[in-house]
Amino acid sequence: MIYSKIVLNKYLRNLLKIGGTSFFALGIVACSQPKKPLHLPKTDLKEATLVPKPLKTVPTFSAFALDQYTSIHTPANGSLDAIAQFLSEKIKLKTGLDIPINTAEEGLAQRIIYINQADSLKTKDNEAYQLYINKDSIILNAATSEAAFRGIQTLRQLIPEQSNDTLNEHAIWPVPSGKIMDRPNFGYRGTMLDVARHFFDLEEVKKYIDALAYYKINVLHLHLTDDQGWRIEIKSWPKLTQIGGQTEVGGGKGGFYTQKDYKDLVAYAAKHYITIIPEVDMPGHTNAASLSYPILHAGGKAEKPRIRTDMKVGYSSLHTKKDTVYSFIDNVVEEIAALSPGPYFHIGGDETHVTQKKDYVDFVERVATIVQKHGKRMVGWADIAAAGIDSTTISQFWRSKENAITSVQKGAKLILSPAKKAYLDMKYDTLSKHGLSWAALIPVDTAYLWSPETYSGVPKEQILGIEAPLWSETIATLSELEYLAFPRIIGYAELGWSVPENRSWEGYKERLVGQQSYLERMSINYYPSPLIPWNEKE
Ligand code: TNX
Repeated sequence: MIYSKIVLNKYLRNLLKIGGTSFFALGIVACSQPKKPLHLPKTDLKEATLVPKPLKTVPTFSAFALDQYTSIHTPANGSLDAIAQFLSEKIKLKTGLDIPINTAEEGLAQRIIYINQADSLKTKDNEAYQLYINKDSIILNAATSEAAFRGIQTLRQLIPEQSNDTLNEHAIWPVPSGKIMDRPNFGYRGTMLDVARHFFDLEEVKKYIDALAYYKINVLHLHLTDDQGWRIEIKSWPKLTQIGGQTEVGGGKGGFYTQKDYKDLVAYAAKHYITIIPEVDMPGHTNAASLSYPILHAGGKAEKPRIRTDMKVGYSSLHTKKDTVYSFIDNVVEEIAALSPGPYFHIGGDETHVTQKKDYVDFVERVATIVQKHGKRMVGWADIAAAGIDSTTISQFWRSKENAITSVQKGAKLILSPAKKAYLDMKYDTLSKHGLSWAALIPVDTAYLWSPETYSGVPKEQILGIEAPLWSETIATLSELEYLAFPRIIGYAELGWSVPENRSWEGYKERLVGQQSYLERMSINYYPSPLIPWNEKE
């Protein structure tokens, strides 16, 4: 066994801090130590099946040999150690290699992955990173831990599934060499999961989060309440989960998150640089709340609360004139806001067919002040355009372009979730085993082939980003959830991250095939769309 001693003195560490130029210096030090040369395959970084596609890629046609002599190095202040740990765990999972962290000084490593704090990148974007992949070093420059985390996902995708055991005496995983300069097209790249129509437990949501993070999605909006179920413990109104949490579509047993569970989920998401946005849908979609506490019920045209396991929408409403209702909302927002480090609280606001327009407007405006009081920015489905909303508000386009445009004219920012393009609960085609079709059939190409930059007619500066919602009326298990989400969500991740010049259906299709081994290794169910030239399953 040959070890090369790498001397990383203070001078070099300082050089590393300035980013891109430093790897030359490292190369000199590493190469000055004699060692048996490795045989490296020719590669082409441009051919890598990365999703989302990075902003800029420059191949150098050699490789970094990831192997048992590789180590990860992080800055001395420890700020990126958690990221290094994450990378090491994921490498272990994929290759079986145990990659130590910060052992370079002990001279045990021949090749080093430097995760490097490069403040100079910060001005461009919070998530911008650079990857320099050389024969003996990989340098990841990032100004923030968030950016480093995004860069790590790119690196994970570049590690081949299989080692190359024939070129050398020991197994190496050749990572194609070159440089990648990357940053997102939109700061908000989200998906929504409806845990109200069918409940999904912590383990299921965590598995989903793992895959979302792999594709650089950074927001998970949870639709926590609806007519069929209330899914989050509210200590001041315990019947919401004692009664409202026990049902779901189709008659199953439902379920809910205790506040402890929810905190755990928020922390797990945060570790993956994903913000959870809680949604409590109101004044409509509130049958489960009114069933738990009949005092909240609107009466009038709204249907009398009863256990609902059907898929009808638009028949329920909170009372919009009772102070008790606003105390209730105040308590709910306060308790959930306290569990939510993210900046947003989603109030729903959609499909209020049994609420008078004037009452709806008053309601949304009153709830807006409650949300602000608890330190959050209000998000609502774009129906809230009917109300007086201000520039702190975020409006989510789902059906009506007119509502989207009106919201923006009133100063709100926009999230794009057009049902005809971005609804993960729409069937792929007439053969789909799950899903609805009220908005459209959305095959994998339709899901990808639209431009968030131009689709709504709203200028890009007013658009936070895109979000693909997954309503759960027709899915009861994780495998069914995955069937609707994958592979379409991978395309939405690319629409959110990659610039239009880098997107093409032909190229994407090939890169999607490259994701198949990941999906299979992670036991993620996906729809084997006939539009994609999948590899045959092994
Ligand atoms: C419309 S989209 C809804 C949901 C349903 C979904 C089913 C929106 C704001 N409301 O209540 O679950 O369609 O696709």
